Amino acid sequence: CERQDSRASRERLLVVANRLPVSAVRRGVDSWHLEISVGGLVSALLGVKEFETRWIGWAGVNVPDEIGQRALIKALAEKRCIPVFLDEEIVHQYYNGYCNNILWPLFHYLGLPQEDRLATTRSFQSQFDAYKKANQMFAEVVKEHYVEGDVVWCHDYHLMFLPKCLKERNRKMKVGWFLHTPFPSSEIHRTLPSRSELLRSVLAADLVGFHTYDYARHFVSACTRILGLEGTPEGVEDQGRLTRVAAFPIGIDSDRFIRALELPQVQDHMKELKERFAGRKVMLGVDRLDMIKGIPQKILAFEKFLEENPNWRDKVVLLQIAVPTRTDVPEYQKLTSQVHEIVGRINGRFGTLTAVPIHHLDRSLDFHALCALYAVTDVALVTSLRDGMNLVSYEFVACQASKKGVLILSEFAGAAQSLGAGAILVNPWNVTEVASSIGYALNMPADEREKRHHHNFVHVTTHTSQEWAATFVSELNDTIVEAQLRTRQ
Ligand code: ADQ
Repeated sequence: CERQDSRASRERLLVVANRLPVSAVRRGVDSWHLEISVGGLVSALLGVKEFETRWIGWAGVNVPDEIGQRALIKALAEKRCIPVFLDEEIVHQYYNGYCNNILWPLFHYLGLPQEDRLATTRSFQSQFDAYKKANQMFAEVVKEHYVEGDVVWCHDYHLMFLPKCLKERNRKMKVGWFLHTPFPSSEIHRTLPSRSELLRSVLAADLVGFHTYDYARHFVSACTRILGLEGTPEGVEDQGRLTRVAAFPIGIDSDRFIRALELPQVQDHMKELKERFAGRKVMLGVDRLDMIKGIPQKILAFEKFLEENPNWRDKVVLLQIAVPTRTDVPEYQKLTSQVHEIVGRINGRFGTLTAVPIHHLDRSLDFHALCALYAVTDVALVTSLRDGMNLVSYEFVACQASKKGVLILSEFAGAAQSLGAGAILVNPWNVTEVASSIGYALNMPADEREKRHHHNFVHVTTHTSQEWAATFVSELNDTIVEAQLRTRQ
């Protein structure tokens, strides 16, 4: 009953994430152009319509002058977004440094880049200080815009220090924190010099959420082993105070994809693609260009498949759409050149004067083009080395109601736990296994494809992003009511 009441009055939700769902591009002294950002967090949260939502985050740009700041605040207000202004030095140390160079690889079991190991060790403390400072700046903006009763939902590894900062400012604030990446085994987390401080800060939240039960379990064991706290089936207990820890698997706004397929511009685009690739099976990869996505491994597996199956060489094409991200980080620049080199080599090896086996695009596609691509695809390939969930696999399934294509999915993506029964699961490090799965998928009989697709389609259309957010927020409210009852007893 209480849940229904809070939903009916459209509860105010402050979503706090490092990046706003839009990036700002300066057009003049006081004029700004806003572009939608690409990424899983944005895709999922834009589907959440049930709450009166305000976004708080960085707009991806340094704005040193007051005129520019005022104009940007105004432009963003129309999108219900509130900016946090971070200067270049903080961005360098907090975002490029601590977040992207330390936490991101560590949480994905990739370790630190070899040649950067010593340099990172030296600059660790200054980067962690900048991380804490940035989190304090986020907390100040939240405090300024917070209205009593708001739910404050902090997102991701960039803001692990935020729950503590918020509770220090207002003990009564309802604070939830959700991690979009995996949380690694406690053996990995223990190597982090700031391991205890980060865990304690997260534990200041009322509710802590992960995509899968495994990640939640890893977090609880990190708290028991590193902090010596007690893990219970509900979460982590510290001197009588419980922080609830649970799994909340994310989803997508599946209706948006299904409806888009009926639009004339999407239908036209599908027709063009079908004509362009007539007589060939279409395989698809859509990823942010990131080392966790296993793009080189995917392309090498495709090469092995072509090597071993000469009869398929002119009958299949791999479309790899990889939007560049974090382009100022050297490791990402190296990955881009590596992918280009492998694609060039394979196209040189197996291409003909009229056709190449791999089309690789380094850019993002608009929503309609993406839906059309998903719909005409025969086999989607997701080969993440680690991935919190992976929404591309969900989006592909949502667009396959008529074609019933096959999903090849890495067992190291969180999505393997929800779509595992319908997909072909692979170890992306095993190129031979992925190559033979490609053959299996391309030759799969229609009745097996239908059965597998049905399983996944039911899951994707019933576990949506709306459901995910509603469940998280109502669990947060319940947790707070229970805590109040406990303290009264
Ligand atoms: P990401 O690592 O960004 O998300 P993912 O979940 O696959 O990964 O989401 C990517 C989103 O960006 C999808 O909505 C996709 O459509 C879009 N996208 C990717 N490449 C694109 C391109 N070239 N053109 C257009 N759109 C593109 C992080 C975690 C994931 C977790 C999500 C949500 O790393 O594991 O699933 O957050 O929690």
